[in-house]
Amino acid sequence: MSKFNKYFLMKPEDVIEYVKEKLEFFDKDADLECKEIGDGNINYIFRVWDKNSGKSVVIKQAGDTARISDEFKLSTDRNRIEAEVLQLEGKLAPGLVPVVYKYDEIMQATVMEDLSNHTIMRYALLEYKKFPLFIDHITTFLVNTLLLTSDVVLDHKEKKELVKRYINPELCEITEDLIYTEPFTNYKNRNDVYPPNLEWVKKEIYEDKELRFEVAKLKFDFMTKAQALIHGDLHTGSIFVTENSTKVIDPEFAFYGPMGFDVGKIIANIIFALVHAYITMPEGDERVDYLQWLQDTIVGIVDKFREKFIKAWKENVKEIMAKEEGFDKWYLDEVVHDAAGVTGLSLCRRIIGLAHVKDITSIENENDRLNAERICLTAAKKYIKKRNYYYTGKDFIETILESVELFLS
Ligand code: SR1
Ligand code: MG
Repeated sequence: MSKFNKYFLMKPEDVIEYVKEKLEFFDKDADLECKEIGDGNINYIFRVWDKNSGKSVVIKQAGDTARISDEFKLSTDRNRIEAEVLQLEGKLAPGLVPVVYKYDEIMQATVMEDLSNHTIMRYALLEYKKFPLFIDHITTFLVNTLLLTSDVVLDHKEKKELVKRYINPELCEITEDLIYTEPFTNYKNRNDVYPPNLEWVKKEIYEDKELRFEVAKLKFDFMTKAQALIHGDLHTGSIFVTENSTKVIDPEFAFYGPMGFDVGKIIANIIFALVHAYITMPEGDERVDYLQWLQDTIVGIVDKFREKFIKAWKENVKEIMAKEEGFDKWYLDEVVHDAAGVTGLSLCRRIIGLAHVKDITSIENENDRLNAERICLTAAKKYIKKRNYYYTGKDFIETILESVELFLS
């Protein structure tokens, strides 16, 4: 009997056996090697390659707790959600996600395209690399995966079936806690605030009642606004890049939620790269050029998203009432307001909450790190409280530049 007929968490040597028994991908004479390469918070990622042919795959396996902490008990069904959503996204946004070769519901493992010739975008941005096609790629991904899974386009019964199929309670709970609650209340006492910034965070965040009230509204939007099948964790660690290629990975947090969640999360993560570059790059032409590229990227994501969204709406809209004059613009404005709110929330959670980002934690000098954190958090408060005043890329960039000016001039 196969040892893979019952779920267990694999080690690299098991993965080699698994591939030989379960996968028709490698040649018969393949000389396989395997290494666990995961550096995320939740799963185990194995790369398997054949030393003879050079062919390779990646296998992602879900454990029943998160890697970052046993406190998070998680259904391994998230692996099914990820495999299925990757395949759906591959149809809606061809070329912008890895190819899925196999999903195994017993082992809760997905075998997919190896993207080792790409780099995780967060790390590339920390090395001040530019990606000229990124705006175009990511806005196509956003518009196609969001609009084309919404009630604007899909038959409503078909959409409701998808809502059922991708109900994702445990992963949503992580987001509800880590993004929408803990950074503003510390109610589970597991926030991880940089100690020299603790008093500032208490006064400016925990004690800001208006902020907490607005976050409460956003939390209920997240839990109830089943607009589209969102990726659910679209940060720069969930994106692989080369100069010519963008691949969005990791949609295990996918569920039917507000479209602005994906848009806001990606904007916040480019803001982290921008603030990192402001603080760490030495004066000179290279700094000026790179800061400009990052600013243009933030502006471009919002403005191209708007342009492509309206175009795709006109081409795909099926719902009769959504064809009312002006409804497309009203709907899009709401999405952009939601995105502004989520930009603020995402900036807060990575500085105050449990899971941080290297863009900020790699800043060694205490004063520099304090400035970086306060730039992000000051802008975050405005994105959240004034979210209904954000429409264009210019609106988004002005807020973060005001905050940079406040702390770095
Ligand atoms: C317990 S998981 C912490 C975070 O890692 C993922 O990337 C998600 O952003 C989640 O909130
Ligand atoms: Mg992830």
